[in-house]
Amino acid sequence: MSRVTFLTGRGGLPKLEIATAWSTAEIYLHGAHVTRFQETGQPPLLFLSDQSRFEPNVPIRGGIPIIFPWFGKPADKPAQHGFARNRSWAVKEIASPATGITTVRLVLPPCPELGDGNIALEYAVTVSENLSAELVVTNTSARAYAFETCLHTYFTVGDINTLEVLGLQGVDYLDSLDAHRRKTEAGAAIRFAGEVDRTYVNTPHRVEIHDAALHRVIRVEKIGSASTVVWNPWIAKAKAMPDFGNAEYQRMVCVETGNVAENQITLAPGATASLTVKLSSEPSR
Ligand code: TA6
Repeated sequence: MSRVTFLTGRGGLPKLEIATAWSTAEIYLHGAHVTRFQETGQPPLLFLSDQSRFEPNVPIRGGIPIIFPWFGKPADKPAQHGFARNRSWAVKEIASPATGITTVRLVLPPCPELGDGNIALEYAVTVSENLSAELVVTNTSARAYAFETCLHTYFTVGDINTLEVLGLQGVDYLDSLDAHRRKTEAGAAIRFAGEVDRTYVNTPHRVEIHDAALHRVIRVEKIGSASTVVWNPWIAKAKAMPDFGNAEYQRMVCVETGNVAENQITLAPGATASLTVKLSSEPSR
């Protein structure tokens, strides 16, 4: 059977701890932020910075930040990556049937920026031997609503220098390190020898993270997502982030699942959009 416990977490922020027959997980109500997922006997799947802050109005560094309703820092927006990750969400339902597979549903309370409920967000996190997360956006207003969204997942890796990300060969991407110029991924594997910050567009593909140091393959499968972002800050940006250790770039990679840039969503009145990511891992030889 599974167990869900409400606790006071770091910085005094409320969190849920979930223990199943296969794994443990942790979700902070702040940002509905999954900060930990670990399969029994395996290294943690998600990376969480030792320097992360746990304060209202400040994003947690690591885990799965929910980026909504914009990605990046548009000139007319007050902050990077929207506001959903900085708000306190509410638990709507905890389902833990006899199977032991546990689902926690959270909702973003109505706020003026979203028409006091005209745009509603519900987030379902399902914990088993795998981890899945689904973000559902519903438009009950009388006007279309355009937004970007991304589940900005940080993964624990053994050594970024020997890591490979597969599944994006031939896909176009916008290179954030080169004025967002459009390029095409030539290689079968993305390797890291410096900062990488690429938004791959129009791609429904599954991505695999091959970690030779930890002898595992992480699978990132997705539904309702046309964009995949791959990011490692490397040395200079790691040093520039106060909530990230200078050497932590060596043991993390972001493979993010969403709909950003040209893949932004325009939701018609009465419509709903669902974005799902399914994370799993298995030992590699
Ligand atoms: O997803 C990549 C990215 O947009 C990078 O450019 C970097 O800014 C990263 O997100 C982290 O952003 P944050 O606002 O969480 O520091």
